[in-house]
Amino acid sequence: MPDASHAAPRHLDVAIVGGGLAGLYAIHRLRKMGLKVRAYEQGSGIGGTWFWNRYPGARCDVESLEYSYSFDEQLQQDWKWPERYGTQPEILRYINHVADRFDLRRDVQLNTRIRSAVFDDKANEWTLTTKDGETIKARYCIMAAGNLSTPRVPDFKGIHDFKGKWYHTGLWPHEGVDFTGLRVGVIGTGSSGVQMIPIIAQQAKQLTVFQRTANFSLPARNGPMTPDREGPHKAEYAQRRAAAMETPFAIGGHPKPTKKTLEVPPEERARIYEEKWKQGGSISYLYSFTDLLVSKEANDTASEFARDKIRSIVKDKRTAELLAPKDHPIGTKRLCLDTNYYETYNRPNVALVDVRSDPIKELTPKGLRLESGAEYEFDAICFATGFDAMTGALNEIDIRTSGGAVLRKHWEGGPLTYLGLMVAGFPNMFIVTGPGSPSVKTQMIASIEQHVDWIADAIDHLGKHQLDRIEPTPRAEHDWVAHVNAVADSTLYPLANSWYVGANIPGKPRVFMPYVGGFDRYKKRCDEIAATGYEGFTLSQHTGVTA
Ligand code: N01
Repeated sequence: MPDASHAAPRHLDVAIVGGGLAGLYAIHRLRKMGLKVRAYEQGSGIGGTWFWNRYPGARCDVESLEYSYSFDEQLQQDWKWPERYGTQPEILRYINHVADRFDLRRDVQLNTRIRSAVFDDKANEWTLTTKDGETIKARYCIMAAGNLSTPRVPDFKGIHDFKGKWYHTGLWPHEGVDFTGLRVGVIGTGSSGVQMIPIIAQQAKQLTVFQRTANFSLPARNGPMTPDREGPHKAEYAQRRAAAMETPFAIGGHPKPTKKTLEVPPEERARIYEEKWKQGGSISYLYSFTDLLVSKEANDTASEFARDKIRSIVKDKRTAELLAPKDHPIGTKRLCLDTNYYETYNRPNVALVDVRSDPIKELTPKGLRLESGAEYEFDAICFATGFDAMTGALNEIDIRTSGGAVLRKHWEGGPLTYLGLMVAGFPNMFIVTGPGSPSVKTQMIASIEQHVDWIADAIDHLGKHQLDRIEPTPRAEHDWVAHVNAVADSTLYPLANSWYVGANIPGKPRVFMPYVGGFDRYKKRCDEIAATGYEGFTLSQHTGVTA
């Protein structure tokens, strides 16, 4: 590999970190404004999440007709989704199609990990340095590095002694893994585990699932895309996209609930939950009543209905009770969507082990050992143990300024941002779907488009007014973080130990990271701020100014 460290730096208007859905749309949007842009992607291909997460059964839990770009009418009309929910290979095919269709690849540099990003206050410019020593200078920097892009394998003692093969869902081998006839252990029962367990169970000789916390999972009711689903949707795509913007999750097609849970008699409630269960999907279930995420008493009814469903599907009573979540209200951790997840535990080759009462102590050459001394032997172990969510990717980059600000330090007690878009003290650095924005609580592509559009408009505004620097005031950042917390505290979300609060990473500060006030409310606020001259931001002119 050539040594890039001595080459002259590349000069850009905007450097983008990440070549996933956000980075690609940023290239498209900013290039149309005549800006010189380039995205840096550590993978050997584009696609971000959908490039890395190739585990068996990986599929989106938002319907394909919604989970797709909206920026080009012809694109959304032309693309044909074969199923109600897109599989990972299908979504990756779509992303590659978009890159070719809009000629985006020429501005993506693959196999390039950004190691540091330093803002020079005098030059009013960011310098990014890659792992191979290449330097890039840019007026603006957009962090599009993803919310769930830093896979986390627990540091179990003995992990390197295990003689079999081990995998993490977020770093799955491209060639796939054939588990036929093998003894397999899966650790983790979040969305990834819940999707892969039913598929691995069909191949493996024996599958043992290690569950620390039971998660609620609802049936996806996936199936082929039917003309009666696709036709009407495409006939009014633009209106449907606009309607989705007016909802808290940026997902349309679900009538907003009008009644509180306890206003409705128990039999009627049960009928509504049953209907939603049959319909499939998480939004539909959470939209049963207005107060499911704010009233514990209300939520208890929805949680108990789901627990009873698990009890009715899983034949072994002890296993059913272990699978029925009791430590958090339904919807306060990311709801899983599945196909035959609970049914899988009725197979003779599948066993569930509770590692809450008897934690995993260590990996051994042959498998793993629990605290009690119980041992399990495996040919392969799959870690479905999640990610250092929301802050992991940015904290891996050494982000600092010539004035001495260091992002890791600024975020020591939890992430601080204004609107999840910018950080006080770090001028001209934008984050796409950062902590403090609705991001993971929404249809992600809608949030990505909303953020990139807002950023592009801000850069355009600066240019039109002969300005070249934007940064939030510390006050605006402080008030926004307080607002994000106050909104979260008015809901049931903080009752769960989830990656939303960093609970899955030992030592991570416990702060509620996503904004749960709703996409609709958030977008309105972002639009108002832009329309009123970027309230809460300081806009200024720096380049060429000498002190
Ligand atoms: O990760 P997770 P994920 N010993 O953090 C367990 C998105 N996504 O990859 O809860 C034993 O949810 C951990 O247990 P606990 C989606 O937003 C979307 O599944 O910490 N167990 C938990 O069960 C999702 O929420 C899609 O007690 C250990 C599991 O590992 C997010 O990505 C598909 C452990 C981790 O669950 C992350 O999902 C997939 C230990 N030491 C993912 N450490 C779709 O669109 C951790 N665990 C469908």
